[in-house]
Amino acid sequence: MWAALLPVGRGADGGYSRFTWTGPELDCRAWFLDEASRRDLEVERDANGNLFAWWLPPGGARSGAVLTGSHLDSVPGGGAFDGPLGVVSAFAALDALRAGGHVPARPIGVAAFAEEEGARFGVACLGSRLLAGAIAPERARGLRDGAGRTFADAAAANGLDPDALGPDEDLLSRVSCYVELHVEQGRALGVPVGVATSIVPHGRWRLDFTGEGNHAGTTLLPDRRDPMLPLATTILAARQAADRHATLATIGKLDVVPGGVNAIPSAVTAWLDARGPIDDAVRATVADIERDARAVAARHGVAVALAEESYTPVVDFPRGLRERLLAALPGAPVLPTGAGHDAGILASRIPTAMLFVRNPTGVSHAPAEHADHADALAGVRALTAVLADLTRD
Ligand code: HGY
Ligand code: MN
Ligand code: MN
Ligand code: MN
Repeated sequence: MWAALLPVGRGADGGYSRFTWTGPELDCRAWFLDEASRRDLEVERDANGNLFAWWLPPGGARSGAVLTGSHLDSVPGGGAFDGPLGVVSAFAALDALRAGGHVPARPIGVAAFAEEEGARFGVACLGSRLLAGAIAPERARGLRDGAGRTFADAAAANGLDPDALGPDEDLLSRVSCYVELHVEQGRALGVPVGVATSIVPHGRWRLDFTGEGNHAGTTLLPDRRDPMLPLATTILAARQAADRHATLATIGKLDVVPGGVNAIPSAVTAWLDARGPIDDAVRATVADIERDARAVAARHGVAVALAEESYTPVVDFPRGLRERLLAALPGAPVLPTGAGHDAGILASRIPTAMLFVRNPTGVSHAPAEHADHADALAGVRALTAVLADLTRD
């Protein structure tokens, strides 16, 4: 299975770019449907573009399902494992359960959630947010990609009804819990598999700096209202604010208008990612950055606006389900994660849990992201044990 996905959306540098409903991600969706049909799983696509493949118990009961899986989309130039490892491991765990003669007392589902990275439409975990009712469908419909295409248009182009976007109470009512296996993002695991305790608070903000476009060769410095200067100061201010508050702040995406070598920009947009172990510290970091951005923008006659794109407070995975996983995985370490996940969004509606598979490089969202084959197999064995336990009669 893994071999079939590896070349999909892989760039020359070994990074993966699989953006929702574009070529490589559509190929990943086709792969998912193919793997589901090979296993005679019942496929379901919700109104939001999330995919589900169900192994129904004898008698065909649909309630009390145990859901596993992850996502197939990526950040630009991302790693091979972030997302796909969870989906491949889910199918492999079903194979192992069947090979071992397991007969589930309740359905087991494999999920592939849409737009988890938010790399095309800007909001992370968009598919699971819509499913869980954690984002207003009207706002989701209006989200635009870099080419200005709305999520509504893209959804319609992929056979969905944009007016049907939103919570799927029927599907949620059929799911008793969700267990997501994911490659570790960082390097804390000293053993192949660990269990998540929590997801730290994290969010995304958009900073728009508006100045005055003009000719690079005929506009004297005192006459400029160049938005690039407050942007540059703000990038440094973000790092200093994060240092002050013991948080993390990243500006990794910019948009410059018009983007000409010989044109002073009229506007620049920066996207800020801020995270940290304590909610107040993340908020204080962003407040400092906004304060500094406004001050420097004023000095340059530039307007600045900050807008919150998404924010997820701390997610503490429910102890009961976590203890159940630890009982099935004696000695597995527990650890928090600084990365957001669909399991963190769905936690507002159903009990969720996460398994992490060791990443020897500790790198993620970049080509160096890795999981050794032996550790990935240990992850499948762990997920198999958990699913067997959760669906035993
Ligand atoms: O950005 C994140 O934390 C996750 O990888 N989507
Ligand atoms: Mn990711
Ligand atoms: Mn992920
Ligand atoms: Mn000219």
